[in-house]
Amino acid sequence: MNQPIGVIDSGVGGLTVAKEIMRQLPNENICYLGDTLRCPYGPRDPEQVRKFTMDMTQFLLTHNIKLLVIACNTATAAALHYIRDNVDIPVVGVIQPGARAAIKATKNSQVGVIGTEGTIKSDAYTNALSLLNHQVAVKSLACPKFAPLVESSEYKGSVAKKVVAQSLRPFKNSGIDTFVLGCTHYPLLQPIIENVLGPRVKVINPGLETASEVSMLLDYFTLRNVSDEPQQHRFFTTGSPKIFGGIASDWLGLPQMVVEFAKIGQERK
Ligand code: I24
Ligand code: DGL
Repeated sequence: MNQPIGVIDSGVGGLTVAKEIMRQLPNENICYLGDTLRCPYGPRDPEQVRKFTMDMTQFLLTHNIKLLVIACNTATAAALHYIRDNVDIPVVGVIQPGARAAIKATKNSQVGVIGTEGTIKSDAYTNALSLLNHQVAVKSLACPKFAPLVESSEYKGSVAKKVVAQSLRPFKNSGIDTFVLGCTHYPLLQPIIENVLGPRVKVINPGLETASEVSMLLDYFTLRNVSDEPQQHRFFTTGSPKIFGGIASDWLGLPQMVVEFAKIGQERK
């Protein structure tokens, strides 16, 4: 099946998930769409996120995808079930895989979760974790400063260390032994977060387990690409292809990336 795997996100953050899919599934083609024009999704109403996510899904369906990955945590929280109910292909979100990895890692059933306001307000992680382990205690916190921090390119410096240390203070001595990065941007802060939380807390990037879930589904639905053609990814953005291309080629280590403009949604802003 040399049809591409679709990956959607509110912007460029989902490239952290796309990169892991490319690494774990080197024979697969990816068709990525980032809604950078309407990013961020984190502060938006779930109804609006649901509509935007459906707009993105419909766009990628016209590109003949065989499976859809909702790489955005906020979109997964608001729209996974809605999208699943309305399309005919397998749909994977990042929250269930992230929860599964956390339950696998925890020894004391005390788990911390951070994400955007939308993700945390939805309780999607807490619900997913509780379904897997009725005894789990979840401490979750919105970190609205973190995505802008990554986007400011200061995510490695002393400002980032200060912001992270301050925001994660509620987790100090909280007893958690596992911590979920419930937002596409947070893996870029992982070294700083690990430093702040200390060596006894295992930090989980849901993107890794999501890529594994995609791999399992490709087998289950016999969708794996067996053709010998070289990888041919496509990247679409609703915003500036030039800005998207700069960040994406840097992050993915792909020189000379072609990024295409996508017009989605009907209404004018
Ligand atoms: N990282 C992210 N978003 C940005 C950024 C960044 N600018 C610098 N870096 N901008 O997300 C978002 C807003 N833009 C998006 C494009 O359209 C216009 C608005 C995290 C990226 C995760 C893969 C820092 C930066 C970079 C390259 C790689 C990684 C990175 F420039 F964090
Ligand atoms: N992609 C979003 C997420 O994982 C973060 C950026 C946004 O707020 O849109 O929740």
